[in-house]
Amino acid sequence: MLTFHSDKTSLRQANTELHDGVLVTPFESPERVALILAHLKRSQLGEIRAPHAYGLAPVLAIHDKGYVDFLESCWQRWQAAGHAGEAMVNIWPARTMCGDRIPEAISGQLGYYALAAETSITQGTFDAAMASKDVALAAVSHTLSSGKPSFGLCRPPGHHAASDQFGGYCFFNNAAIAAQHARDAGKTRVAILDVDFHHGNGTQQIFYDREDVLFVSIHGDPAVTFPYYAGYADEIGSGAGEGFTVNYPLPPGTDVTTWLATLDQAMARIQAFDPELLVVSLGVDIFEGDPISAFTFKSEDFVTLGERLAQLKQPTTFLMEGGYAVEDIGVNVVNVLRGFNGEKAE
Ligand code: SP5
Ligand code: ZN
Repeated sequence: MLTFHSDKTSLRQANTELHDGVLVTPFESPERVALILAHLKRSQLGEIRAPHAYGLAPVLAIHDKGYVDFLESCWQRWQAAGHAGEAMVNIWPARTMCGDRIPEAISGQLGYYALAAETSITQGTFDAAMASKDVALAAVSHTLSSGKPSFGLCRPPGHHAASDQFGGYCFFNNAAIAAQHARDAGKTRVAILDVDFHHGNGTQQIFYDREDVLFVSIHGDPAVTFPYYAGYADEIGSGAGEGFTVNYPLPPGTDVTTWLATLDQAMARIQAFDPELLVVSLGVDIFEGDPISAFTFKSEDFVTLGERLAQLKQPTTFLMEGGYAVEDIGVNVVNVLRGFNGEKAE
């Protein structure tokens, strides 16, 4: 399987994440990509290519222009304001305020464009996010032109990023950008299957009222898990999009047997939709050793996941989302791809 990767994803080198009330070194680190890459090479999964630059047009097909401008200028403006640390949100247009106004000051704009507080914006964040969506676009383009599967080693991840909000370590929604690219290239129906531990609230929001992109997600129950305010089973899409969002929240501690039985249901929905392309938002934070998640996949279970997905017999693009057990991240990712290829575990 062809992998797409860009060295520029390492330009995001944040030092701080707000976690459990403490500023810690971010879980979403450049090391994740380096370790996956090393493992891909070691297991000879296939050629690794760099993407070309696709520019901003495919981003603006999904994201608000004001939001993109904000991301591009945020770090510089935060520094110009004389702030000591990394750009971090500390106030929102909360439910009890008006909320529509975009303030002038960078601190006010941060609250407007943020959906969570853990994710700081730093020097290279915008350039890394640009590289990440280029990786996604190159991967999906390869699948579109060849019909063959591909893996986009995206970083930063994308599925929490909404049309005009960042958070959950995400800035541009790589899966949404790739799906839209496929639509613009003439594919009529695109399915996105999100297997990350966390609900892909951004992807859901972007396609919520659309019938041409099916969004199906299996994730930790938002009643007790980030992102808390989206991902409930009764969120099914709106207007023309009603029935084209499908959520399977599962309780913390859910075992692989239950998870895979849920995947069977998810796959039946995808089959009924009859897509021309499948985009998999591949989070391996469903692993038992993940430091911020609560499902119990073992490394060999990721092979089974890949094998099952191959049964859909669709042109498929895998895009990297979460996964924070860095020691095991390489084997877990490669196992999914090997399973999909019909190969055995390492
Ligand atoms: C792409 C992705 O996986 N983003 C995840 C973002 C999660 N951010 C907040 C996590 C809060 C986790 N709190 C769990 C504490 C366990 N001790
Ligand atoms: Zn996640």
